[in-house]
Amino acid sequence: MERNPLRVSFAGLELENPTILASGVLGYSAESLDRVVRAGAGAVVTKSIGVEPRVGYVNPTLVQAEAGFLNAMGLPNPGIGVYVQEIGHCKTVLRAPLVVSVFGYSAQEYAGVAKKAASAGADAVELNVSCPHVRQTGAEIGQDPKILKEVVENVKAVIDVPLIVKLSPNVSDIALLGRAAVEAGADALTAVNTLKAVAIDVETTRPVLANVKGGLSGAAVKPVALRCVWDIFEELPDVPIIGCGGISSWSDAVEFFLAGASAVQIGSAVAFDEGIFNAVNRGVLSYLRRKHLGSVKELVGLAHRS
Ligand code: RRO
Repeated sequence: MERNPLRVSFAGLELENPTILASGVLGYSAESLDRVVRAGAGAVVTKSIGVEPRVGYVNPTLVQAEAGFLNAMGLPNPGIGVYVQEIGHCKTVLRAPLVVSVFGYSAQEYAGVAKKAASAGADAVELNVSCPHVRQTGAEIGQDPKILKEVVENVKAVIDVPLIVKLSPNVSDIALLGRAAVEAGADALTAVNTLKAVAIDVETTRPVLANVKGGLSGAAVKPVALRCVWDIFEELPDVPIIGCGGISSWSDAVEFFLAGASAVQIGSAVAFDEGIFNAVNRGVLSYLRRKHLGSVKELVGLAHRS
């Protein structure tokens, strides 16, 4: 049988193709995640789940920016106690790996949620240590190598599925944080979460988002995300990186592979077209054929070689 050139394996995960639904884009339900798998995604990441249910921020929580979106949803989620049932349902429905995104307000909370998610059947856990605008979680953890290490070590000690850490671009040296996460036990790194940003309405003279600050995603952040992947690969060439930030075409995905990513997450582009996963996969496949390459892996980090 012919080998599938799009197949990727990293950190103990096997994906039919290198496209992954990014966290936060299509929520949690098995049905909505399954739509994306049927549209060609090689894996899916849930919206971040914490210990307790959270309603999130009041509206407006989303605004279109020049080339992307600015969001401040505020971590709305049902809490892991309820969500474990849906993880079980996902496992019976989804024909692709399920990655559960986890957040907490302490290392113990992260570990508790991650353990429950893994026991319920998550194929991997992605730690959200990078939300740019929710206090006492997210970037406050991911910007400090000492706190980050504590969180990752605590989670690593209680799960036996792959541990992915999603990093923030809102730092001066992302490779340093990546190294801290890996030294503490991360099996892979996702680069990156959204960029901290503001939008102002000139008529009301007020910030558009109820929370004032939010996270910028979409095409506007692609060069920043690509640079983050580049920096991490230079520092940690053997650690799998999942690129995330503004990917909306096969050539965007190839840029991330060349910079050092083993797979890519797609978020904002899903808002315009769920068919993006198949479109990216088709384009990457024809690029591999045109370049006489046998697999995505052969592209990973190629732009670093002199
Ligand atoms: O829920 C959010 O407002 C949110 C999260 Br948790 C995140 O990690 N990144 C983002 O842009 N928004």
